[in-house]
Amino acid sequence: MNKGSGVCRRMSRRTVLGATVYAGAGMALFAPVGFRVRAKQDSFTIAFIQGVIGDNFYITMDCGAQAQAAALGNITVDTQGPERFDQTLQTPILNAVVQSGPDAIMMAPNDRQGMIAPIQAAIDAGIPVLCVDTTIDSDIQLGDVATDNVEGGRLAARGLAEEIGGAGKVFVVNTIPGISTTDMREQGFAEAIANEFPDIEYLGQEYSNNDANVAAQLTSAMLQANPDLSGIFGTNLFSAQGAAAALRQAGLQGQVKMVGFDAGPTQVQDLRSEVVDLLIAQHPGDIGEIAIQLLHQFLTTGEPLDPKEFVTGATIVTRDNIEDPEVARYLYVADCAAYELAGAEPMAAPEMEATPMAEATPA
Ligand code: T6T
Repeated sequence: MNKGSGVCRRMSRRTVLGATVYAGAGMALFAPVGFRVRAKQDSFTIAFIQGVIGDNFYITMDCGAQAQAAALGNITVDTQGPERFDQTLQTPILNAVVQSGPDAIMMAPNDRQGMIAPIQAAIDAGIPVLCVDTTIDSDIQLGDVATDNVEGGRLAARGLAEEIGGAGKVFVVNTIPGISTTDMREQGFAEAIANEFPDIEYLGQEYSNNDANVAAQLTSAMLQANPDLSGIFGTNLFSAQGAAAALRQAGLQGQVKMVGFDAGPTQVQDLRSEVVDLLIAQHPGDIGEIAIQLLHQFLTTGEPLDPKEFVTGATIVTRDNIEDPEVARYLYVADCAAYELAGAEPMAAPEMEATPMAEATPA
């Protein structure tokens, strides 16, 4: 999934929702080696550790998780996260969560290498960990639920190429090296430009430390150094917000084309006001819903996930389609007041029956 396939197979809803609570003896038969064998439980606590707090993407994911937990009726989701995307801040949060002994953890690891050992420690303590959104360079986790980020990067490249008429100079505002998702988006973007657009010159990427102010500063510098720049790709919400702010400040909106990953409220405003030309909205609510379904399945059956990797879709948002309810439903929220359970279903990578990215084609 995260490794690049844009196609996947649809699992039957019954597969994940039809689980029943097992008696203790049954659990002993099914529990994978290393996980605590639970006595029959009527209810479960799942800790959700976000990549960073205050990010509309993770807020929307939490809404999906909470709505799914409420629908299942016997799950409590406790959500928290670090103030910055930083493994040194996320690790103590994970350690404290492990001490509190939840039944399972769903988390967006801040670093693909640096979070392996802390996650291993949680697993060693008998707590299953499901990765959501970001992942680690390992297969110790129970599974992964995420957007196909390499394919998302390719979509961004194709969208930007179309905006600039297939020729010109482009550059990427990225976040922090080691965040799996944004690494993969840049990888997909660079691949597509190299393979499909011979008249586009890719000037490379710069890192914003996931800070919109830094993204704005480095974009301003890039615009000054390259007055003939044609297009920019911001690989996530904060990178895209900052790059858009720099474009607006330089009065270059419309002249320099811009594609942003994610669909936070400020990004949507930038799209409407013609500073940004195209957004790639992930489906974080679906990620949250599916994560809770999968953990519920695991906790009630003890059976390891098979397959382990699940993809969710992405939707291309433009000024032309943003009023379409099928597009607007994927814009990120600031709180869960209006969130309604979407009924998202797990779709496993890599076998193929459906193409979530193809479904993302603009209306
Ligand atoms: O783009 C999302 C998420 O997918 C990525 O891993 C980190 O940044 C966001 O949370 C947006 O800010």
